[in-house]
Amino acid sequence: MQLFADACLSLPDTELRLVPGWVDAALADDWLAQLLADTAWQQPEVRLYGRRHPVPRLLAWYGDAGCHYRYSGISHAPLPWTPLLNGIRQRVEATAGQRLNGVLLNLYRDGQDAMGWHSDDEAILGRNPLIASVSLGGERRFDLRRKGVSRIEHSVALTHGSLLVMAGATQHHWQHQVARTRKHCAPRLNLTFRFLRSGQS
Ligand SMILES: O=C(O)CCC(=O)C(=O)O
Ligand SMILES: [Mn+2]
Repeated sequence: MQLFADACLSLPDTELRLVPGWVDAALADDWLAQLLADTAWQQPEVRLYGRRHPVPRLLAWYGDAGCHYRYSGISHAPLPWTPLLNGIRQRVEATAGQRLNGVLLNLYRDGQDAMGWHSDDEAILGRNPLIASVSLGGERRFDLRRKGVSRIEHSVALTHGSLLVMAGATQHHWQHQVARTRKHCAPRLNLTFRFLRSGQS
């Protein structure tokens, strides 16, 4: 059974819901300006073949106390919810119909910033994790491919004020990326809300 009656993307073995104008442009502008100014951005390094490379974007992890999240090979303690992030979380929870206890913020400063192929399938997210992703700022292409297949099967444009919800078995069968591009891109800020099982109170 599909979780969402109005699912916009009907790929096999997924539950994907894309809401392009989830918030209006004026509110999205306001969130973007505040988050750009107030977020405690970090640029962790990853080790690849013995060499250290800064990840090609800026990151920040906020969440309930105890919601430690591992990315770029390191466990990150959560920063406490700000009033704005908590307000956005409540709105996302109302649309997604699920409690969420952490948010990873990604800042793609230009077209050179990117996120490689991956699934959000860490054990701490549980069996069929719901990931709710809010996009602010410049539009970027979000690609999906089946695990084990290199060809991109589907792409969607993630626009200012949109919400993409991935649920069900999506993370078992599919990977996603935001690819680097030579096109001019305005800065894009993405918030992916998650529910960490070990962080539940
Ligand atoms: O920037 C995006 O839309 C994707 C972010 C993402 O996949 C993640 O944070 O796991
Ligand atoms: Mn992801």
